[in-house]
Amino acid sequence: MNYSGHKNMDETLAQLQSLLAPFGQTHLLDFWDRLTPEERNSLEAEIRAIDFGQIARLFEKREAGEDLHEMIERAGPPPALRLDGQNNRFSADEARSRGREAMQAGQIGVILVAGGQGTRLGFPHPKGMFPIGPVSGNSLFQIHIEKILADSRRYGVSIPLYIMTSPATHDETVEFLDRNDRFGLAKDQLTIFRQGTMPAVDDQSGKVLLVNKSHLALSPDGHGGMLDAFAKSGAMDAARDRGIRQLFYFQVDNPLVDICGLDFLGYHLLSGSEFSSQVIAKRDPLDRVGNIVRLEDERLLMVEYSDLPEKLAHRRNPDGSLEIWAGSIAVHVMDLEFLNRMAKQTAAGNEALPFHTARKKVDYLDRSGRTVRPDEPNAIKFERFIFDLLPSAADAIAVEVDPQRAFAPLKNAPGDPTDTPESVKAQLVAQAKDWLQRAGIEVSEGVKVEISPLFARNETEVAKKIPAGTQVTQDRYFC
Ligand code: UD2
Repeated sequence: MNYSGHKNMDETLAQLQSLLAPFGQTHLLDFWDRLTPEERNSLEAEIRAIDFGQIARLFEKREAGEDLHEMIERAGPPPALRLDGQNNRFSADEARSRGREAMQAGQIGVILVAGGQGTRLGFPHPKGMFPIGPVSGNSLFQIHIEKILADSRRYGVSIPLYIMTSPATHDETVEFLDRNDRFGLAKDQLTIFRQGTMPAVDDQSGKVLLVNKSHLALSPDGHGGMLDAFAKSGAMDAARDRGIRQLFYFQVDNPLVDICGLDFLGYHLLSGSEFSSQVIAKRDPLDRVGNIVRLEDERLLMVEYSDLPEKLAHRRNPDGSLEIWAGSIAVHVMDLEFLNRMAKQTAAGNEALPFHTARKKVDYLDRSGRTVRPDEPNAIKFERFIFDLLPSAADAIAVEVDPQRAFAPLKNAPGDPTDTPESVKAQLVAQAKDWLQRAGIEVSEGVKVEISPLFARNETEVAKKIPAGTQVTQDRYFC
């Protein structure tokens, strides 16, 4: 390297030192002398992308939350449209017709969050690539996309799909969808945008961890990172320009999700809600799901099961049902103008979404240059959650769905007790059987059936395609 190269590097080092010193983070430069120019460049870029003042504030506040607990103590159930329809403000028929109108007008877009690392599943690729089709072996991505294609055809519109990836899942997701010709989506129907990252810090000192000599321990900034990333990538403006007014939001891990379900869309629109959430009635007070509650001031809030006071969780109505009953399955509809407003607030420094902290095990490089693989949580990660927009949304509602028909999350590795590939496949088969049987088709005991969304999206469509009285005696994929 020539003299001026050295000089530049010395200057860079000095600049980085003065950037990091006020926050006690100069250890990030411990190995600077041993890095190649390329490694120095990438370390510099990672350091410059971080707001160390923000990290210091978040670390400082990591255990605050007392006010929240007091508010939650006095919470009650949210305004909701229930499956029994008894006290609903609108009928399911009214809702479906409103939903259909919005679909036909091309006002609905779909957003899929797929930036998570899926550590619990133990699958070394983005979760959307997991072959979950019980007979076809089709991936989660294909199943989701076929629903969007089927609805695009049915309503004569081109429904756009926005997929959020993270640095951990981006390249493979893009490559997989390219290789499969986007499973039939038109080029201008698919937008893939990348969420941001946040550094992990040591849980005692707040120091940012290094994974190796030239890289910080960075991880996706939570599904709430969608707000920023959707706006900054330009996808939000593009959606608005193509006439999208509402976004149907869901997670990559649930192949039973009823994408663009008409009654859900309709309830949302008829209620004038800016953010609506699908919920299931909790069976047990302590079910491990997020709870949607209404605060004293009428705002809605999602409370993670770990934050729900036990006394409140056990409170019951006179008929014996749970008062805090609404468990979130992370399927929402959001008004695009509302998202736009929230993104602008965030950009102006008035953060619409707080960061949550979680203690995790994170491998790191210690100061002597050795990689440490801790057995116990040693680090704090910072994540935003999209449902924290709920309290800011006008007229937010919860809409109850039947878990058998709408929720089969793939979370855990084969052999675990719940939410495994086996249990999810079994639910997909059960739904297909149910549709076939309702259409008068007999499926022999032990036979696996699967229905492509392009073949039918519900039992009525099945009935139009297969004559009643048909018998299915061996495994079959209807496509
Ligand atoms: C989430 C909800 C939980 C319940 C459950 C239903 C939270 C904190 N909890 O639990 O209340 O509704 O889902 O299945 O959300 N993702 C990103 N970027 C990230 C992190 C996650 O895109 O930085 C995506 C991820 O790809 C997945 C979804 O968000 O599609 C959920 O992530 P998770 O599996 O970490 O959420 P989980 O199971 O803890």
